[in-house]
Amino acid sequence: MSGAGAPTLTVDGHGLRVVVVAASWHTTVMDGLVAGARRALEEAGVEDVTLVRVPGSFELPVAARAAALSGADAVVALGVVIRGGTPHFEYVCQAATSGLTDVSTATGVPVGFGVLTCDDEQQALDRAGLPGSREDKGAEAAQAAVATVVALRALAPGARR
Ligand code: DLZ
Repeated sequence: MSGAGAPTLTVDGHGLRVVVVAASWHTTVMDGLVAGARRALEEAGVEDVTLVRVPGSFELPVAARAAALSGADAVVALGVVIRGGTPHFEYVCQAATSGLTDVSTATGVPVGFGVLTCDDEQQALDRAGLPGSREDKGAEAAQAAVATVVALRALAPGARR
């Protein structure tokens, strides 16, 4: 999968409460993802941002669920999983992906998916929104979460169609 075809989202997040849940493995890449998400949320006008750190990407779903149930309008989930020599990679990726999907569909709170699943650290650095990176997946996940909140408003009871 490449970043080609990604939309340019113009999002208005004024008045929203957003929780960023972030894993802690691969510090440099994670710092880039968190900074990118914060930047995008600020650009969108989101003033209420809470950052919650968890140990690894496996722990993201339970934190995202708690954030959603706490009344957040949107959650941004950030992590980096790098392939090693064991099946652990698949298990952690699968748990994070399906777990975060379940949280968003079960709670109705949009979860931006900013979990990088990479073959090596260089691939992750290229997507981390750091100086020299080609992509900024933390920012993209934050924009997607806010844009989905706005999109879902059209479906709220009493919304004008
Ligand atoms: C155990 C593990 C490994 C091998 N690799 C990563 C990784 O690349 N990225 C990541 O976010 N977490 C990793 N973890 C930790 C698991 O996500 C989890 O925190 C532990 O299995 C403890 O539940």
